[in-house]
Amino acid sequence: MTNIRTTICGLRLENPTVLPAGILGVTAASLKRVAASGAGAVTTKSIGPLKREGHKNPVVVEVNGGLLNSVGLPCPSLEESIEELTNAVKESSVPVIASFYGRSIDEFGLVAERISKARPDLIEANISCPNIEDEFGKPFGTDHRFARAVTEKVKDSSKVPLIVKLSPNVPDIKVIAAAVEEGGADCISAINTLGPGMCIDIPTGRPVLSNKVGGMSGPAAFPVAVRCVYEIYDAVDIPVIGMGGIQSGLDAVQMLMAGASAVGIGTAVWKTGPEVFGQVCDELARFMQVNGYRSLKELTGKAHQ
Ligand code: RRO
Repeated sequence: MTNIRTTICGLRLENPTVLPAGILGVTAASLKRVAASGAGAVTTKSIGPLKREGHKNPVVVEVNGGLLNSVGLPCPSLEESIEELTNAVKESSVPVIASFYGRSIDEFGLVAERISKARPDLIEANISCPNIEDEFGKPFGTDHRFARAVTEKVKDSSKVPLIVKLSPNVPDIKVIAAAVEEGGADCISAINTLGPGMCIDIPTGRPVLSNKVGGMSGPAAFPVAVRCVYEIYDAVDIPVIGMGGIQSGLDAVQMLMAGASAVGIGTAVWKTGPEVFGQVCDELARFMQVNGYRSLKELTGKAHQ
């Protein structure tokens, strides 16, 4: 049988598909359901320092090529999020990644320290949400100095292996990737959503999203995600979880060839349901069998040869 196992930061995944942050990740019950449906690992919705409402509806709109969202980082209180995370870690059949954010460098450290006590397998610093801003009005992940400083702070605050999630909305993603690697990141996930973009409701003549603009995900983002992962693979030695518009096993193959060691599947879960994980794995395994690949290692980074 074809082996589609992978290893990220010493953690073995039975298959390379990962539920990314932001989809079905608020409760332990939904994470458990996704785990049971075939994902290799699951990620929580980004956990923040304080209870937060997020933006008013509508927060998601379907557009040609995918979705625009500006959910606005809603989350329960830190205590409630930690309780759900603790249950998810206990009950999930696959590794659990705790995504989190802060509104300052110190808050990133504080939240990392608190959530690490729930013993997630990995933590993921979301420095790339397009819908909240640092004190200078930009996501932390758009400036290499902030990206490195946040990474260093989190590494000082937690012993759990750290993924840093990068934004595609930067002039040179290689510079940010190198900065977080220098700051001590153990892994990079890429990409967060593109944009921002806007969709206008013609009858009213107004933007559909209450926040007017939002991040673009789905198939239209896929070639950008592949290019970003390709560049990151060249820039760093740590593993990459590639995500952005993957819908099929062959999309996963492209992402692995670009340099990913695992692949996130988000918008396709919204569209197809959690069974997409099994479908992607079956197609990936078939591709490998037909084309004589014995392990994912033979695919990762192949486009660089
Ligand atoms: O909640 C959001 O609006 C959101 C987040 Br945290 C993120 O990282 N990426 C995104 O597109 N939306």
